Amino acid sequence: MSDSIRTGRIIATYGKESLFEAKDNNEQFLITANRKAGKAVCGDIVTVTEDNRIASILPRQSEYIRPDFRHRAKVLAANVDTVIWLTSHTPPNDELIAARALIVSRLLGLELIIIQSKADSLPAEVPQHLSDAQSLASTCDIPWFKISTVTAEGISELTDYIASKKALIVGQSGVGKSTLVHHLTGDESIRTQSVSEVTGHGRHTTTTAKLYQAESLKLELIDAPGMRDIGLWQMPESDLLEGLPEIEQVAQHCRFNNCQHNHEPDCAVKTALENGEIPQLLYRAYCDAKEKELLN
Ligand SMILES: Nc1nc2c(ncn2[C@@H]2O[C@H](COP(=O)(O)OP(=O)(O)OP(=O)(O)O)[C@@H](O)[C@H]2O)c(=O)[nH]1
Ligand SMILES: [Mg+2]
Ligand SMILES: [Zn+2]
Repeated sequence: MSDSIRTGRIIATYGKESLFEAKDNNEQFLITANRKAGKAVCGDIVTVTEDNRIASILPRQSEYIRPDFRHRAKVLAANVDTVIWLTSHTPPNDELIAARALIVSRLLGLELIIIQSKADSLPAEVPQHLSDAQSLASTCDIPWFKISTVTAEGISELTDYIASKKALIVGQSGVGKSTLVHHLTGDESIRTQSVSEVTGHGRHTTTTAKLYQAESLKLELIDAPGMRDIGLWQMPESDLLEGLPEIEQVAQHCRFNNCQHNHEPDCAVKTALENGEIPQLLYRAYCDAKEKELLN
């Protein structure tokens, strides 16, 4: 490799510019995109020319994908090994998001961790979407943590578990993603903002994915902008079923080859569902993807 080329990684992207961190001396500076090299995302390892343009994007170890408004797959971040999905009583979320977070992480070969945030202000009656997420975690062996950045409840259990990982934090706007990143990394540049008292929604304080480090934990965290949904992108049904092995394995025993696992007689999936062998939430997420015509 020529001396004029430097290697490093993308800390954040801002339109055509990206914040780059050089591997040799950790120097950070802005670089410009290069259509020929492709679209770099947060976490990408890139080479950079002397005039601070991206020369190439190195092959990715992993990608985190989310759908755009036309349900096409878009890469949000690269080279993480873990997805942390944050959920909270405020703002609440659709209960099927827990199932989709699991399906997406399985499809992408990433470990999923579920965190219930703001434990200090949980209402006396635990909202359904939170108990659903917790029971899905326990049925499907997903690590689950209940934390508060105010009282530090659950934080040491969490840090013991996530040390040395490269994780992307996702979840709805206002659930406390940036607050947690700030708590773990101490980085004062992170902006956070309260959930609007008027609408009960988050305010989309974080606008672009950005990578932070908690050096004592050897932990890398990518803070993502709030997502209304953890959605599935358009894909063939056989691809989706790779993320739903509970359904895929049982479906082989349905009477009809083309069984839709809906109202057909002798449907092994429905029987397994009734016997509690397939988590309800996963089956509902599967039906929901069909209803939204996401499968082709
Ligand atoms: N009570 C309580 N409030 C919290 C906790 N963690 C975060 N918050 C509050 O939740 C609000 C939203 O926090 P943020 O960290 O900005 O949320 P975010 O998920 O990054 O939101 P976006 O960047 O919009 O996606 C802020 O007012 C935080 O102070 C917690 O553990 N307990
Ligand atoms: Mg944020
Ligand atoms: Zn069936």
